[in-house]
Amino acid sequence: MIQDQIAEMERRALAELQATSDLVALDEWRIKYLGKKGELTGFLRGMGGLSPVERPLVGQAVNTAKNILETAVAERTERLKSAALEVTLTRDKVDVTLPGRPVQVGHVHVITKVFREIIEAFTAMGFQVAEGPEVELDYYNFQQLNIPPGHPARSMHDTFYFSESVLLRTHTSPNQIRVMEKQKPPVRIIVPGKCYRSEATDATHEFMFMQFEGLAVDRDITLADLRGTLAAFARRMFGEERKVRFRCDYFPYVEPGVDLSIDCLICQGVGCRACKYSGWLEILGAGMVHPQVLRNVDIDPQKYSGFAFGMGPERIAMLKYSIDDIRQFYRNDLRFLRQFA
Ligand code: 2U9
Repeated sequence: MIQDQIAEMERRALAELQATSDLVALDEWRIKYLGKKGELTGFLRGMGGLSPVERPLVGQAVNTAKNILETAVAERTERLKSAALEVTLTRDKVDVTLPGRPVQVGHVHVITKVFREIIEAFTAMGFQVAEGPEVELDYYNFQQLNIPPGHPARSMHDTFYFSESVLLRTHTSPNQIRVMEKQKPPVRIIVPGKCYRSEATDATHEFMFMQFEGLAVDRDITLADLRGTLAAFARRMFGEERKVRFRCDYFPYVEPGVDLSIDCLICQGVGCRACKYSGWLEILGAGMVHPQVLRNVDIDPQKYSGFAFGMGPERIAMLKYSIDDIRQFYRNDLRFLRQFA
């Protein structure tokens, strides 16, 4: 009898329904049994050929089976959906009691940090920052600084040339000439910036390095002003207890030229590897501005005088933080950089 076939199909459908493990299988089951071409609908299609007595009986049996299967599949759908939800809730569970991930706060590069300390030291003494071009003219980078063609300092500077007269500046001194062309004394400027020298890189030399120069031109400026200003800078950067030593040195654009050393930060002057057993660490060069340089910018050396200085912020940073390789600054190794937050 057809009723038996319907009952058998119902049992089979319910058994298969219990075996479905996900919503995709459930959809396939729904199409197989309840779809337009499903088995249950198949019984309805066959009803046309039944006798008037059988037709209502089979119709009722089909409807009863349809209700049972629809109720069953609705339950199964809910159960599988809640199971799927349980899986995601467990898998994606957020333990709100865990400590928050600290936000990686950035910080300035150690050279920038030292730069700002140097600028602060000199602006506090009345100097102003003056920046200028890195692509310079031979005229400003050498000639106006008392370094004529053929002067040995030119080879010392190992220069990158673009042409006969255009180069990458080898120091920031040219910008001080540019300022003095426009501004008559008094002048008190500090000139930070990148400089370039074509030399092999090693633990203390990079082809691009930062430089920091300063200039004070006014009436009655003497070597004492140079010593007082630069000693104050050295103690502000390396501690008030620092000893300071000036010794003669040569630079073409100053006369006399000096270099400034502090007593070694590591051995306090006893002598160690850091200070090459001299007990002293050289931190900058300086001198009284050469009269020819003043004349080059139409400043009368009989009326005005000045002092100038130059230092390498990388060297200052290396001394201050005991860094032994200048190349560390530009390797972008976070393990190195993070030490100076
Ligand atoms: C003008 C006149 C004089 C700038 C000076 C130095 C001494 C000096 C070096 C130190 C380490 C450069 O970074 S470094 O390699 N510089 O020792 N620089 S006097 O003298 C000037 C500058 C401009 C018009």
